[in-house]
Amino acid sequence: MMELKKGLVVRVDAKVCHVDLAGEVIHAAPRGLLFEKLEGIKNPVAVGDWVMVDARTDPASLMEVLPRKNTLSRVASSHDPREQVLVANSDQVLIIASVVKPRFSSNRTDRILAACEWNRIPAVLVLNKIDLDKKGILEDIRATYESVPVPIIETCATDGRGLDELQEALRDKVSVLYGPSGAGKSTTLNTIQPGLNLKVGKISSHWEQGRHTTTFSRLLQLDLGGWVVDTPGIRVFRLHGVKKGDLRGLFPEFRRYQSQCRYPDCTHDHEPDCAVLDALEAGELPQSRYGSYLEMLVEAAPDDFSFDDDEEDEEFGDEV
Ligand SMILES: Nc1nc2c(ncn2[C@@H]2O[C@H](COP(=O)(O)OP(=O)(O)OP(=O)(O)O)[C@@H](O)[C@H]2O)c(=O)[nH]1
Ligand SMILES: [Mg+2]
Ligand SMILES: [Zn+2]
Repeated sequence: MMELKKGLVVRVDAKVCHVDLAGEVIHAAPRGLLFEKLEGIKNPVAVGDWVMVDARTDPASLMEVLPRKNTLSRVASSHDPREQVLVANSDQVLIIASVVKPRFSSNRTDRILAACEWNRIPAVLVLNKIDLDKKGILEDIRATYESVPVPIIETCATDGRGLDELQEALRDKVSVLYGPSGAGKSTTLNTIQPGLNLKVGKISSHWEQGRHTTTFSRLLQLDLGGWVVDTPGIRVFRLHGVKKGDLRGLFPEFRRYQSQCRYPDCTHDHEPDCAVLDALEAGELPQSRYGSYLEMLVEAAPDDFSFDDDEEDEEFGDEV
């Protein structure tokens, strides 16, 4: 009988996973078999996975990934259509965006919000750097996302405003901190828990962007209770496994109008008597959200596309 121990994956490197076994973090190499039955998924193990480890070998062997309650996934890259699991088993995603420096991107925000809807993971929008808001941008962002609705926490990681509220949101949960490079993810965590000592970057003054200071995802234990994943600022987030017809359901504010469209399967794109288009024209729905929707509609797979056939095919080698 093999002696297996249960642990939590806190970091994934190219060849080894860092696994927390009741407080002690060890390195474990995923055994080859885990890579054989991937069925269209790029990575067999992700941060947040519960795994069974055989600690008698050196390095230890990661034998099995236990069933997940959910995943936050995206399309691996523009050259690689496979599903890349970013985090497994999270309770919520905190989308951190700065009001300025870097500039707030509604497109990026809407993509991750749609992914959270798709994976049924609650999302909270954290608007950071409120100290730099001089032009009332914060107010516009707030109006847009209150209409979705998404809960919003406004923070300044450098002077601490709003961080009490953020800590209450984090307490006793497994949270993913997601947002562009430079938004202040690591700064926020350092302010909440200075012992974490996370590396913090400078904002390039020319591009007003971060410099991808955090380069890998890490699951960190919080003194206040709970865990949080500090992620690297991801540049592009494309939803995996979503068809065109699924997409309208991922925008809750559109969902409320759907029954008033002439066609029950209206894509709110070109159809006559579309209640969403009417609402946009009347200024009842924000244009930016609709713009994100249209962009994702173009990228999404056609409704008759079958991900299942591809992914359940044992010979996934001949990927289409
Ligand atoms: N003015 C102001 N600056 C902030 C605030 N929060 C963070 N910063 C600054 O923004 C810069 C980037 O912060 P980071 O915490 O490294 O950003 P990050 O989101 O972790 O970025 P990556 O690791 O590259 O993905 C640092 O220079 C911080 O000091 C804030 O609330 N106000
Ligand atoms: Mg960082
Ligand atoms: Zn419509």
